[in-house]
Amino acid sequence: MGKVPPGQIVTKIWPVLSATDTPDVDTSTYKLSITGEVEKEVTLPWSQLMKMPKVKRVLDYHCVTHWSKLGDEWEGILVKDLLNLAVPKGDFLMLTSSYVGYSANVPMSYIDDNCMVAFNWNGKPLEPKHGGPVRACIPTLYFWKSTKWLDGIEVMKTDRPGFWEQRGYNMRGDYWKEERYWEGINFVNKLQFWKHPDKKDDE
Ligand SMILES: Nc1nc2c(c(=O)[nH]1)N[C@H]1C(S)=C(S)[C@@H](COP(=O)(O)O)O[C@H]1N2
Ligand SMILES: [Mo]
Repeated sequence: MGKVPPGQIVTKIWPVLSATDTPDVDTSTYKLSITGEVEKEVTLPWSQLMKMPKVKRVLDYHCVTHWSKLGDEWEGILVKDLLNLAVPKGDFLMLTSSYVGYSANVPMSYIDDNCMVAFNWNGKPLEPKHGGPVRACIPTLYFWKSTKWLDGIEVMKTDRPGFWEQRGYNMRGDYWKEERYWEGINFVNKLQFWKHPDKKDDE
């Protein structure tokens, strides 16, 4: 387990942060597509995705709303391995869920050997509310970059804002640098409404 980034508070429970309802993702029709600035576009149905090499990693992750979770085991397929199938030609990714219209942009330079397309969490299949059956897990950046119900990886030559990035969140989101929101915007008012996720409503 690593250090806790500035402005973060460790939680034991795992909060759910969803901008939408939880969609029904049916693995019998599911496809992950890798598109955009690539040598060849790739589409992987669930069965093929599951044949890819799998990795397990113990990871810490940090939400921009100030909670951090430490030391959970994630299992999935490395984003790097998936990108290698398509041969990327750009420096940015857009991680999308067509199920809910969510997206998040991620610089390629933040894709390391912990970044994965995940389907298991602490030894169990990811719950639908946490992005199951399959989500991105990009622990190098604030966790809004980790698109739940992921079915698209688009490689981009030029950076573009995703869902939250169009609504005030930082284009990069490096938690060591506290890149939370748009530069110059002070969201300190938000803290008024912030509550520790382990506390009940009346505490
Ligand atoms: N599709 C989708 N992915 C998403 C979100 C979302 O609203 N929709 N929220 C993001 C945010 S802000 C965070 S902190 C994490 C939260 O994951 P969790 O709900 O499993 O804790 O998912 C990210 N991925
Ligand atoms: Mo978040």
